[in-house]
Amino acid sequence: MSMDIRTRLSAQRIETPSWAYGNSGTRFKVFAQPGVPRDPYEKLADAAQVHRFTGVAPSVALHIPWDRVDDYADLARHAGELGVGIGAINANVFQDDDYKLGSVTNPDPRVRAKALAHLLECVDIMDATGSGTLKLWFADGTNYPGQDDIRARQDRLAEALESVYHRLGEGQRFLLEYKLFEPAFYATDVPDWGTAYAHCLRLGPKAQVVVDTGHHAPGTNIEFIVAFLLREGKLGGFDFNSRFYADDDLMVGSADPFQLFRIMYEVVAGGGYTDEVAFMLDQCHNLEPKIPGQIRSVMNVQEATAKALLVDGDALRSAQDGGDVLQANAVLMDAFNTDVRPLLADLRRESGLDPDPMAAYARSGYFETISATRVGGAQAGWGA
Ligand code: LRH
Ligand code: MN
Repeated sequence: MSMDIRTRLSAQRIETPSWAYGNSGTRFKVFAQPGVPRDPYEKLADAAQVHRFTGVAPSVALHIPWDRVDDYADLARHAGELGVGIGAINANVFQDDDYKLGSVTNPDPRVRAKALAHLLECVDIMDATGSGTLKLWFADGTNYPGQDDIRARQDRLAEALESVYHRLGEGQRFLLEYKLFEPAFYATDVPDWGTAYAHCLRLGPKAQVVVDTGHHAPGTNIEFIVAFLLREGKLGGFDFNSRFYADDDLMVGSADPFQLFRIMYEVVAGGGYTDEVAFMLDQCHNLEPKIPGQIRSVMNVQEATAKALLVDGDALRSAQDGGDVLQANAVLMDAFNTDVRPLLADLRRESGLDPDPMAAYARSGYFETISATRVGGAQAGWGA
């Protein structure tokens, strides 16, 4: 295995979401788990465990107000002491009663101003934590034809995005996230990559698109979207998870490891395997233990990345240029069918880590400690 692949794999950076460590579920039930954090400080401590055992998860995305604290600089300092950093700041304009008919797209200018104020507050939090990325997902949409004017809502959205864009400071950017549906069930205001791309293109280089792998219609060729956005310099990052049906937020690669491989191959082939493209997880561990769920997810991304880096580019191009359909497909399948687990175990050993992060975490006794010590107080969740 070329030194280059080993070096590139060791340099991988995967960001874990603070909300994955809290309780989560569906509208039917949220099953609480023992040892769940009660505040952002404890969420960071759990995220630091994922980095401790994988070596490639050094930053944590925050979600506001789920991670609201009095002193964000102190939270960032605490993260530093734990060996991690604050990553993307996620705005939340989807849980306030005022946002029933929309946030930045709401017909009521008072509600739009309130939503914009929250987005700008999130940029203040970026300043305080040293975060360079604001992630914007809008639940905004309608449930019935005629409920509101589709075009007018786009005008309102564009106006808000422009205000946020001009507030961004040096080294800061925002990532606009699209989603086909839910919670809106007729028209979502940012439903697909094209809508997100068009808004970002109009604004400028500090506005890019984030691809949440659970936000597409069944059968969507996500790697095509990835290749296209990369070519346009508009792929800002990923919210990795997987799904069998809708936005299931299951562990990335668990439902369709071949799709994850195809996505990672387009990232590598399109020159997107750089720090410019944020690899973030956006998942909910409704049934499985949360920290091991994150460790397994990080390992799934590592394995898909290793396979993508193994693709023999020269052999592939010559087969493609020669119109050798079967050979071209075979080159890709050879990489996908390569067992990269020994390579990754070796890389972990080389960097002083246990080759088996899941077993090492289980042996650490961390879960037993937090289950015993985190008694009382309110367990963190989506607060919905
Ligand atoms: C919306 C979403 C978005 C987050 C939320 C936690 O479905 O993917 O990225 O704000 O999940
Ligand atoms: Mn997401």
